Amino acid sequence: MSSPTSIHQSPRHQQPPTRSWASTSVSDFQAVLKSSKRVLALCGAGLSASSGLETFRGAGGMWRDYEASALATPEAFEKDPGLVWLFYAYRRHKALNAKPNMGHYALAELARAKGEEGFMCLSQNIDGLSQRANHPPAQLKLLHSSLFDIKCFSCPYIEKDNFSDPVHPSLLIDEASITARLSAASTPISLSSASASKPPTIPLDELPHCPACKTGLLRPGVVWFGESLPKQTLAEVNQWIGRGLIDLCLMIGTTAQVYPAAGYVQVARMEGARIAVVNMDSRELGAAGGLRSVDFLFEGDAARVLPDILGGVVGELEGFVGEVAMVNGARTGEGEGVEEEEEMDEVQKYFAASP
Ligand code: BJW
Ligand code: ZN
Repeated sequence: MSSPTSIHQSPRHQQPPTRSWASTSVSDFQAVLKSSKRVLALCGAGLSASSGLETFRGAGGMWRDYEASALATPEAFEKDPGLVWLFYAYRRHKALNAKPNMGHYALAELARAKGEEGFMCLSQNIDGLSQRANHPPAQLKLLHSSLFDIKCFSCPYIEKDNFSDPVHPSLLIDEASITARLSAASTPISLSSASASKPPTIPLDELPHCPACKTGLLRPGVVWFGESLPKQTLAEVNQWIGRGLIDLCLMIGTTAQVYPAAGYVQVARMEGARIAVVNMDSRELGAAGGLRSVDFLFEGDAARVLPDILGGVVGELEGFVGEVAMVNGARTGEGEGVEEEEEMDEVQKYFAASP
């Protein structure tokens, strides 16, 4: 039995583009995957990139002048809650209108193929796409919670699985009005440079308030910098890690620079696990550090690479369309026929069964 190692360690910085010793052989990887009894995956925003969602550090468009990490803090919310809400309302809207890609489906299939003791997926993503790809809930731990949880900034009130779009009338996502609001509020490179004298982006009384305490502002239920990750989730992850050695650790579409999430790759490596990195950019090794000859590096789009490399274990994924849709009218631009209603029934069951 292994014991969970402390994961609060200094993050390594991105590696220079030196030669990697890691293998790029799909067949060798598949042999290792097949023989691995316990596989851990750490997923990041790159997994959802080909579903059309911007990565955390790659936000462009109307958010190009803002540093995402400066908006993802309680201090930013205190300073200008309307600006932070617009950022998250925009991302809710985008996520609700996106679809899971073959990478999400491949991981969900791997979870079913390996079983609960054989595979655990730690996701830093808040977009709900793995859930909609029907990833077994017990094998999916949401380290940074969900865009669809709403909680109170002042009291313990929390509402889970709120898929309303807009989440509040003042947060209607229409690009023209957001752009106008952003330019009226400020044009900061980061929120910290915004002048204290600027008016709030949205007046406080127009923002959603807590139905429990009546006075607190509601906020997105995601985990911001400086906040603790969900205790129960961490406990479940540590229990799984503590039940045996990890043979293989997949690091998928993440810079692996945010802790404690990135620390799990180091824990797995210290326990002797091989590392397999899947990333568009082969320099993004983050917590994986320098890869060894026993490790693997697959450069490319996770949506394309994952079905290829997991194929030997999960089988053919072509034609797989079993999306679990969101509730509350989240799906748009598609027919409203019987199939859609059946899909909605599935989703009600899915989310009713989720913890
Ligand atoms: C593709 C692709 C394609 C593109 N296919 N690939 C130890 C040391 C130092 C600091 C700390 C420490 N422990 C804790 C800290 C402080 C802090 C931290 O880690 N800071 C670092 C910046 C150093 N951590 C915390 O504050 C955490 N809390 C905590 O530990 O509490 C206790 C504590 C507090 C303070 C001090 C000590 C202890 C909380 C962290 C919560 C982070 N939450 C965020 C925001 C969530 C809401 C939101 O999304 O807005 O989570 S930050 C942000 O980063 C988000 C992401 O989940 C996370 C990871 O980002 P990710 O997924 O890697 O995305 P990107 O954009 O960075 O990378 C995308 C990758 O995909 C790239 O590599 C591309 O190349 C690739 N890619 N397209 C494959 N198609
Ligand atoms: Zn409250």
